[in-house]
Amino acid sequence: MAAKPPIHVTVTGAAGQIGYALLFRIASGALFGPDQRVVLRLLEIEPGMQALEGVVMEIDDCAFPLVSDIVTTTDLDTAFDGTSWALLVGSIPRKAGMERGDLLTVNGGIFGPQGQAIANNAASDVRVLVVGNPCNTNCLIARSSAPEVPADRWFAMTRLDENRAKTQLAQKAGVPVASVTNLAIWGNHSATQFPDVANARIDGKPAAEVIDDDGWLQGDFLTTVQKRGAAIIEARGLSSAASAANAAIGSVAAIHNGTAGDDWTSLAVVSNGEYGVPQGLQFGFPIRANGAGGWTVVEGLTHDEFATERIRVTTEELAAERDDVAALLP
Ligand code: NAX
Repeated sequence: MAAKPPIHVTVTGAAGQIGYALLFRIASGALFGPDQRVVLRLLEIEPGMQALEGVVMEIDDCAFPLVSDIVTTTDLDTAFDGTSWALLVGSIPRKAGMERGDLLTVNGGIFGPQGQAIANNAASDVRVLVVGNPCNTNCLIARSSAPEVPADRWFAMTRLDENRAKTQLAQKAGVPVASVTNLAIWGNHSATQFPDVANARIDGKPAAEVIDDDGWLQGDFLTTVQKRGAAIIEARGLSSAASAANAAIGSVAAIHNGTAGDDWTSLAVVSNGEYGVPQGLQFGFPIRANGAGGWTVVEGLTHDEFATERIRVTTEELAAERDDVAALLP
């Protein structure tokens, strides 16, 4: 049988911390399986290029059999040429004194042109995962700049929040993390995100019944998940990188391979008005994927008063972010 052609995967900000944790796993087959070759297309800005060359030397030194080629570039057209998966990781972090609105605008200047370059150069089956923060709104900007690429190809990453929440629940219940399923993150990848325990399950039973401690679920659990990123910076002196890369792998694999059985995964996708979320927001929902690139928002879940209020707050934040970048949207 003829070998399958390699899949081109673009990683932006490839010389950064998440890039360093991500590239070796893509190269080893963690993304598309042990018989799928890849071409790595790595985008950096000029100051990152020297470090990127060092990363490429290390990938070379791993002698990964699945790596067909590695392209390093500062040029958007080259980076996205023929790509089937674009992982948009590079962005400008918030600096002291910067307002959230400034952060949104600065990053809009990155994600608009990247969206256009994806539309102009990528493969016809291209899909995009935005990791760089503020990832929901960066994804909205990129998607809006590329109307030629169907809106259902654009994802922003809430999977790290899902994984964090699952581990907190598993540790509290004293079960292996694999026992926790159907855990969705609603809304924004920010401190307003809502990890939905009421619809989550532990060994198939409602998670809130197994844990039976509403005070913890609505208090420490919620704040631990919402503030986990800050806690890691405090402990490590650096923001989450390996766990973020792992979540990016999980997000892409969920779309590529499909979600299992009755379970779902968390991804921020374009809202078509599901659950009353304004159309067009890039909103974290529970998603089921069929393994052929198709996916749907899980419908029919119910929310109590507490959950409804949390989802209202995160929706309002995303709507305000969209207003902040209105000038950048076509
Ligand atoms: P680093 O600062 O280590 O790396 C970012 C890299 O991006 C740098 O090498 C920089 O040169 C490059 N870069 C900057 N502008 C670029 C551009 N216009 N084109 C190409 N490359 C560019 O950050 P890192 O820790 O890797 O984090 C990357 C992004 O992920 C940040 O925005 C961060 O906030 C975000 N995160 C998102 C998470 C999520 O769950 N969605 C969690 C982890 C992380 O906080």
